[in-house]
Amino acid sequence: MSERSIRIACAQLGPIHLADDRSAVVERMIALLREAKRSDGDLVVFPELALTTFFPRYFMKDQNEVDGFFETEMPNDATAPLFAEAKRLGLGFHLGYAELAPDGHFNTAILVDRGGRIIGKYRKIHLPGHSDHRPEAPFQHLEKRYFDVGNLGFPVWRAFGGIVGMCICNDRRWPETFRVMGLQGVEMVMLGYNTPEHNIYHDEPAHRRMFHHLLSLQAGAYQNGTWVVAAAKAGSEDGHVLIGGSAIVAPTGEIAARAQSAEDELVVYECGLDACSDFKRNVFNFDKHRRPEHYGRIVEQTGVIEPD
Ligand code: CDT
Repeated sequence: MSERSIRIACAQLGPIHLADDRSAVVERMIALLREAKRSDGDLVVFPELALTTFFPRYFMKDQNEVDGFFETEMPNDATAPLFAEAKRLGLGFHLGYAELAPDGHFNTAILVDRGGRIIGKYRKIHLPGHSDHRPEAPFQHLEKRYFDVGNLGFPVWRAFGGIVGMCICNDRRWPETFRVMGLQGVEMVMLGYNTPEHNIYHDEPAHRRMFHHLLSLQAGAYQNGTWVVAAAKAGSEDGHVLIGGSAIVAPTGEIAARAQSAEDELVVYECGLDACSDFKRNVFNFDKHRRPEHYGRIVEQTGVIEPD
């Protein structure tokens, strides 16, 4: 029997402050690439919006200022050294960044093969937060203002010897995200996140933010028989704390490996892809057990319709 596996290096990044420039961040990422190579990794997963501070926390009136956080091409001058070093080391990587494209502003993730070629792109679909300025809040969450809803769906790719897909941060909280990829046979979902420790909508303790993060990853993994790899941007960015908890979750739903710090940290794990099969063949054999004739509301309806 074949033993397919991807040796994943989940590359958590510590805080990136407003004053940090992209080249300093790329240097930190290159250090993580080299550590991944020493650990015999195949594929390095970097966080959401990995090149800058989590800028949706700031209200900006001037669109030129907003656009300064976006990349108009990839690779570009700042990220070319990352692509070059990954290629030299023979590593693939996943990178989240703000993309300014002819068709809009997107919160984007790309998948790059061992030869430095972009082989997959995903644009975030579930944009959290608000679009109006809320000066009374301790900080903003303006993803709905600065980004357009992703327009590429949830594709998966045959790459690194398996079937892989991507989503971004808030997407992980929605079961539909994982199920759409599960229906394409996904064996590994990669995602990056910036999750503030403080909830600006209703008060809750920090431990519950971590619990809901891990619960979402673990449910998505188990219910679709897939590995899930989640890389945080963590720690205090200019006083605004983001949770850590970068994790590699097995198709059993169990956490296989997890970051310990809120700093730059690499978590490496050999992910056997055949471990997905028991779940895909049995309890979550979609072909045998799903009943889509009873799931119409999932796609026909967005909000809740209560009974009369
Ligand atoms: N980046 C991102 O999507 N963060 C959200 C914060 C939710 S609170 C508005 C998350 O789901 O973690």
